[in-house]
Amino acid sequence: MFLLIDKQRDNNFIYQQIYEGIKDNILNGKLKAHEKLPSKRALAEGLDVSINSVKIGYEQLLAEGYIYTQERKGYFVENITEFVQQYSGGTDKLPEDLREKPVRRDGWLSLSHMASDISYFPFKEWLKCQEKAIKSYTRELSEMTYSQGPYEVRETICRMIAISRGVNCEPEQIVIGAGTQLLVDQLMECMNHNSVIALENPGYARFYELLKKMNFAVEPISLDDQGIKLADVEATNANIVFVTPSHQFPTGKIMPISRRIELLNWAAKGNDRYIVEDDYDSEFKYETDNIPSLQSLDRNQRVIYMGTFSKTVLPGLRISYMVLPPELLRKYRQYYTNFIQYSNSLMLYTLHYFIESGNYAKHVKKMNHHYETRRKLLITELNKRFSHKIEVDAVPAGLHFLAHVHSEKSYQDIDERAVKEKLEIYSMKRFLLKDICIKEKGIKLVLGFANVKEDKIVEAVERLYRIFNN
Ligand code: 76U
Repeated sequence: MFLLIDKQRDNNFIYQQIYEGIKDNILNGKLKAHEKLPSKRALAEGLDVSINSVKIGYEQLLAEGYIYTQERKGYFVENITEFVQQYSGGTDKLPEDLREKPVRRDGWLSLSHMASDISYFPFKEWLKCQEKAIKSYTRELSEMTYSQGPYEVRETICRMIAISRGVNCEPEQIVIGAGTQLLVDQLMECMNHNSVIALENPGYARFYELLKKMNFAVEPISLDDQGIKLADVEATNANIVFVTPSHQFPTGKIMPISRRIELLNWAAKGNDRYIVEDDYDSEFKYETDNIPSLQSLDRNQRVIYMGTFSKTVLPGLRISYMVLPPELLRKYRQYYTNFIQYSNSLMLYTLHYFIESGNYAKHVKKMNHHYETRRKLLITELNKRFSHKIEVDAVPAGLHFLAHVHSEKSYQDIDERAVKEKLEIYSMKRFLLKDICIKEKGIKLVLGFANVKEDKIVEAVERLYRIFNN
C-alpha cells in the first residue's frame, strides 16, 4: 500500500490524509501518469477507512486535476507537466534585504510635519456615526459604490467646502479617492501626456516622484516671497502648475491675492493650462479667518481643487478628494468608466454623518485651539533657547513652520544627531525637488507641532538644542 493513514492524528481528517498522500506520490513520481488507482471500495478496505473518506479525497484530487476518471474503468493518474526549478534560494526564505524591521520609537519625541494628534479625536461620536451609516445605508454597503464615491457623501463634502473654502462646485464634480497621490495619478491620466508640469521647489517630493514615474516632464520652479515665480513658469513652457497657496508646502508662505490673480490669468491664456491647488492643511489658521481657496477666485474653470481629511480627521483614514472642472470631469468619466472606487464606503458614509452632525466642525475648531497653543509655545521656547541663533518664519497657519538655525553643522550631521537625541525632525533636504545643494549657511528645518504635547515642548526644544550644540 502506497498510503499510510494515522487515525490518531486529530488535526487532519482521513480524507485529507488520502488526498495529501496520493498527491505527494503523484508529484514525486511514485505514481506514474495514467496508472490506475485502486477503486474506492478497495482503497477503503485496504486502509480500513470509510468509503466516504476515499470518495471525498478522490473528488478533491479530481477537482485539482491530479487524477481523471474513465467511465466504468475507474480513476487514473493525470499526466502532469513537470515543474521547472531554476531558483535555488528555496521557496520559503525571504531575502534578508526585504525583511521589515519594526521601527521602535520608545522615548522619542516628534517635531514631524506629518504627524497629527489623534488623542482628542472623538472616537465615540465617530462610532455612533458608523452605526448610523450601517443602519441607513445597508443596501448601499452591499453594492459597489459610484466610481467617484457615493453621491450623498459628495453632496456633504460639496456643501462643506463651499462654506469653509468658498469652493464653487456641484457634487458631480467631486472625485473621492484613497489619498491625494492616487487622485493626482488619476487626474494626470486624463491630461495630455505631453504636458509640462511646474512644481513648487521646495515642495512636495512625493508628487515630484509620482509625476516623473508617470513620464511627465516636470520642472521644479523656485519661489520668491509671494510663492511660485510666474516668469520661471512661463520660461519652462509648463501648462500645468501645482501650488499650495493657502500654506506653501513646506515654507508656509501664504500666496497674496495679486500672485493668485496673476496665476489665474496665466491659466486663462490656454485651453490646456491648469492649476492644481493642493489645499492640504488650510483648515488650520490662527489669529485670522481662513483664506478663501484659489478655486473660489477662478472664473475660467482652470483650477483643480484638492482636499484631504488626513490632517483634520485621521491620517490613516485615507479619504481625500478633488474637484474637477466640467471639461476634465468629462474626460475622467470616459477614462474611468469601469473603475471601482478604492475608498472604503463604510468609512465614507461614516464621514458623511460625522460632518452632517456637526462633529467634524467641532473637532476642527477644538484642534485649531490646541494646535495654536502648541505653535505659540514651541516658537517661544525656540526663541528662548536658541536666542539669536534661530529665525522662525512664524506664519500663523497649518501644522508646521520653517526655522532657520545658524549653525556650521551639515544636514547629515543634524540627521545623525537627531537619531541619537530621539527627536523626529525633518530638514529642508526632504523638500528640495532637484539635487541642488543648499548654498545658504545654516540649517533650515520644517518643524511640526501637531504631535508634541504641551508639557513635552520644553524637552523637545532642549533635544533640538543639543543636536546643534553638542
Ligand atoms: C497631503 C501635501 C503637500 C497632500 C501634504 C499632504 O494622501 O491626502 C508629507 C511628506 O493624506 P493624503 O495627502 C495629503 N499634500 O503634505 C499630507 N502629508 C503627506 C502625507 F502624510 C506627507 O511626505 O513630507
